[in-house]
Formats: sequence, structure tokens, C-alpha cells
Amino acid sequence: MDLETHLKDTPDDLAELILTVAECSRKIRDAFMGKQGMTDTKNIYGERQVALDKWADQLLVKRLGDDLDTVKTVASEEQQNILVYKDEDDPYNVTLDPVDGSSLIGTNLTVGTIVGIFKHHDVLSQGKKMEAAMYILYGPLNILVYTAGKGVHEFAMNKRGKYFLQRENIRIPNGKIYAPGALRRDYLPIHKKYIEMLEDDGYKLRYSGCFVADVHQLLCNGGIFTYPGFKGRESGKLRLLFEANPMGFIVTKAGGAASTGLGNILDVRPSSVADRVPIYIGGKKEIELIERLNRENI
Ligand code: FDP
Ligand code: ZN
Repeated sequence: MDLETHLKDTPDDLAELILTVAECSRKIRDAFMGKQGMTDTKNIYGERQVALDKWADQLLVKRLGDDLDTVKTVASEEQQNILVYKDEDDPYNVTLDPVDGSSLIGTNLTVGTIVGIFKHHDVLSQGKKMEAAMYILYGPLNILVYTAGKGVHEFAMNKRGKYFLQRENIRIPNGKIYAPGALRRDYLPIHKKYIEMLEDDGYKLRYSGCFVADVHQLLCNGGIFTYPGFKGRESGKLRLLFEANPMGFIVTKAGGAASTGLGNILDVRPSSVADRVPIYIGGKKEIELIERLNRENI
């Protein structure tokens, strides 16, 4: 079944938005050749932008913001400000991480696009208010995963650029994989204990350096991804709006969870588009463990 057919029970305007991102992802895949170098511009976090990242951002912003008449605002990890379009009444507010894991582009490892979709709630709302979320992986295959609130579904792109259903209603399995971000020497004490407990329990290391790809493997095989708060930056590295919330929404809909280590990420109230958050995302069992360790040490 193709993506369009699969979206037949989704409201037309939301289906159109998801299909527009899918269409952009085909073009982004084609643009890898030739756009791997760095630009001379920086994003709001002071990181030099890779040409592909900037190009993908401009494509997505144009197609979603300028061309669709149902999108009111777009917030992108690569833009300074929230971009405002159209009328007050337009329902959708969208967050974009155009190319997550962009430091891997030059190595030909998998990177991806992450999209969060709010309806009648602005992008500074709690993640649990999202209407839908999706991501695309540019790996050996283009993979698209979306949830419009009910199940989580996975599609693969064929040679003609069309997405076909691979797995429907994905549930995160039990598994013993851990993907730990940050330097071990900077771990805070409870996090250090947590990682040691996973290792003692036989968890295998699988960390690529691309958040969306690392989380996708957990949807396939189970386990936990974490980028914790660490010495020097207790809020961690990953961005609440662009990374943690959409991926947290998807993993939660697949029967997993996403936590700051203290509580549900989807309950966090953002204070600005640039907020960062410590993240533990994956199986419920692993999330319960870090939350218990934190509770017992308070
Ligand atoms: P990148 O800097 O390459 O864009 O938040 C972005 C991110 O990648 C995540 O995709 C990834 O999980 C993390 O940063 C990698 O950080 P480290 O280099 O510290 O491992
Ligand atoms: Zn990212």
C-alpha cells in the first residue's frame, strides 16, 4: 500500500502536509551528491551549517510555509525566528530539523529529517499536544515513519520515489541496545550508575551519532538512547522542539517513552525555540530505571 492510500482516513489537510514532506525527502535524497561541504553561515546554536542542511531547510520551509495554505508557522532548527505565514485561522504549526546528524553527512552514514506537527497549538506548546510527527531516514533506503496520533507506521521509498508500507502499528520490542551520547568523563553520578547498570545487564553499544537514526534502531530492536545532562551543560545537547518532542511523540505512540530522567519529556513546557533537554528515549523498562534512580537520589 502506498503512503497516499494509507493516509485516506487522515484529515485531508494533514495528509497533504505529510505527503509534502515525503515529496521534499525525495529531493533531499537526490541533493546529497554535491552538497556535502560547509557553508560560511552558522545556525542559532553557533554551529557551522552543512550546505545540504541549509538547502533542505530552504526547500521544506518554502514547500510547507509558502506553498501550503494550512500552515500558520514554521520553526526550524536552522532559522533564527519562528516564520509566520497566512491567517490566524490556519491550523498547523510545524517544527523542522531539516537534516539531523549533519556532522555525519560527509561520512555517508544515515542522517534524517524530523518534523513535529501541532494543530491549533503553537510550537511552544508541550509535546503531548502534538497532532502528528514524522521522520525520514536517508540510509541504504529512504525510510519514512509517521504517526497521526494512532499507530506508528513505516514506509520505504522505491526507485520511482514512492513510499510503500513496510510495517504498520509498530510496537517497540524488548531489546538490549544502548546508545549513549556525551563524554563518559562528563557523566553526572546518577547517569554514570545508570550506564553501568545497563552494561552489567549485557546491553550492547550501538551509537551512530545521528539521533533520529539511533532512535529508529530502537523502534526496530528495543533498548534506550540517551543524551543526558552532563558536567558543564546540565540541560544536555538535544533540542526540545526539533528533536526530543517529535521523536518522543512517535516512540510513545509505539508503546515506549521519552523522559528527561525525571519525568515525561512530552510534559515539558518550552520557554524558547532554542531549549535543550536531557533525554532518555526508548523502552518503558529502561525509562523507569533512570527515573527510579533519580527519585531515590533526590
Ligand atoms: P549533529 O550535531 O551531527 O547534528 O543534535 C544533533 C546531533 O547531531 C544528533 O543527531 C546526535 O545524536 C548528536 O548531535 C551527536 O552529538 P555527539 O557528536 O556529541 O555525539
Ligand atoms: Zn538534529
